[in-house]
Amino acid sequence: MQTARTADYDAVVIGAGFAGIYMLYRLRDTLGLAAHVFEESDGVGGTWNLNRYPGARCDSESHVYCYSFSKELLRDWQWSSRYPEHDEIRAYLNHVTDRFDLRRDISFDTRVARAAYDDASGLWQVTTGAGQTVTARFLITGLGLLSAARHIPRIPGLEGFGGEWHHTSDWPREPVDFSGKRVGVIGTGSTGAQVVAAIADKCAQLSVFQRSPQYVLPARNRPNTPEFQAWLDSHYDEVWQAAQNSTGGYPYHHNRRRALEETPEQIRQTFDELWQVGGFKFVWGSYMDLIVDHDANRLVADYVRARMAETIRDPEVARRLLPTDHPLGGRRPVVNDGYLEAFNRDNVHLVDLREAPITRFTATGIQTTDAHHDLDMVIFATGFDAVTGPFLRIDIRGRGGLPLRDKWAGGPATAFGLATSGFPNMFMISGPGSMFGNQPVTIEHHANWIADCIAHLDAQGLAECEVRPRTEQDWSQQILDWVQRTVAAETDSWWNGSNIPGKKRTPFFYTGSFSQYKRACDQAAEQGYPGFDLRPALEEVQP
Ligand code: NA7
Repeated sequence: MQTARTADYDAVVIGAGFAGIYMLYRLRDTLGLAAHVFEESDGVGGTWNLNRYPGARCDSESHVYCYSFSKELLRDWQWSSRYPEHDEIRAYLNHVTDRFDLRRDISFDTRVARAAYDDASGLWQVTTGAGQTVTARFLITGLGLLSAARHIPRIPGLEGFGGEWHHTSDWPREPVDFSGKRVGVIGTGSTGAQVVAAIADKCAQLSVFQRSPQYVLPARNRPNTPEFQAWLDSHYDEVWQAAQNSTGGYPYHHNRRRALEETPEQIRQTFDELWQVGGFKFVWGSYMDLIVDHDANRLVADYVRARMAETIRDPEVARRLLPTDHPLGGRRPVVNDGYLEAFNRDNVHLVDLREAPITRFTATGIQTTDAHHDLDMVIFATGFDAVTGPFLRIDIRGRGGLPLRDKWAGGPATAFGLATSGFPNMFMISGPGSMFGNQPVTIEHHANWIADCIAHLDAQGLAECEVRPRTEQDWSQQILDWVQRTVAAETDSWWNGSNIPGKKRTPFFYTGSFSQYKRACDQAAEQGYPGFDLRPALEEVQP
């Protein structure tokens, strides 16, 4: 029987996105462990290796949508624009991979099909889709929230549709030709909005199938100038410190004022200024009460609707595009340039599915209850079986062969989104129950916590770390308590699984601030992991 000493690896990491790349660096280059990454796709990037649709770009600002662990790395990479496109993010992640010589410890095109904890040896047995099994002391998931578990709604007749169709996160590598084509985009979340803005002027006709209107904030993308770069170079420490101590991993804070305590003129001035700045700062760098008080939220929602309406020429189209069924921030607002403007073009049509839902695909297009829409191509921008979906695509089994699917049947339970009971020595980066925000920043924190925990075990001569059920019950309760304090509690969103028919609705993220989240995790580490069972190696406790 293999033991910790004879295991193939100290750690196996699943996924080579932002999470897996940094985890490998931490384990191998700072702890000196034997670590290996299995990546299902053909390169690094995770989400960014899959989401190659036209217009795909991040909506966090580039100078903080990156790693902070190496100042040299920060200095030797310059982003071209405020919100770079997917290919530039992929180039960055390839640069990091090569700069730290990480590629040699990553197996690409290698799907992990099964990962099972072996009670006898205390090791994880990780089996690839090709049937190869390796053993490791630790299993660490860096699966991404939104990447591979794509959602394609079950609409009758799709198999008989004679045109081309794609899901945005499974975009072809060869160029897709839109010229002269009648294209339909289903879905108007962040992804759908990016696609529409990018292809509106490339196709003959564009029909946008909208089920729920979204709040759309201006991104105000622009090239990063030498002046900006010079400012950034001289303010790195402040920028990163602000991100670390922030609400959501972005380098800004609420303004410490309450909208409900200000005059309409003050509020207007604040919103006007933030609207000019663009991006998420409009919500998360604004008044403290916008996301926790429905009355304050109405102020900001009214403002955004009014500004959106100014952009759209046809008042009837504007009426349909303005969201009235959920608070701003209840689901992730769209940050975009060009989406609303696209509806001012003669070749772009809004199809309001609330008035006339889709009934089926036909050979030549989409039938709604009131019309047939002739289409040559359909783009599904319909989102993801997010957060838990990527885990449940893998047959993960814990102590006693317990399937993770069964353990989480009533909703996922974790401590900090980092560990789940019954699955010793399995750690999750961005697992359910973790902090969601500017992902590279939160990912670095998760990976550091995991690496520190493993270093602690090794330093103490301990073999195993397993969170206690009570700890994860307490954390799950905290997550519920926090979300109840926000306007997001009632809104349907991938944040709580309600975007997937039949999926149990449960809040997936800690909605306190990033600094509070970090404090909770870091206190557990500083106090020697109370709430976790840390155990010696099996051979040491057996006679
Ligand atoms: P989202 O935000 O989950 O958006 C999916 C969109 O697809 C949304 O507009 C949905 O409408 C729509 N949808 C889903 N199923 C259907 C069906 N059956 N019919 C019509 N429309 C449908 O995914 P995105 O990819 O845009 O963004 C995910 C995250 O990626 C985003 O939040 C950023 O973090 C980056 P609904 O709103 O459910 O009525």
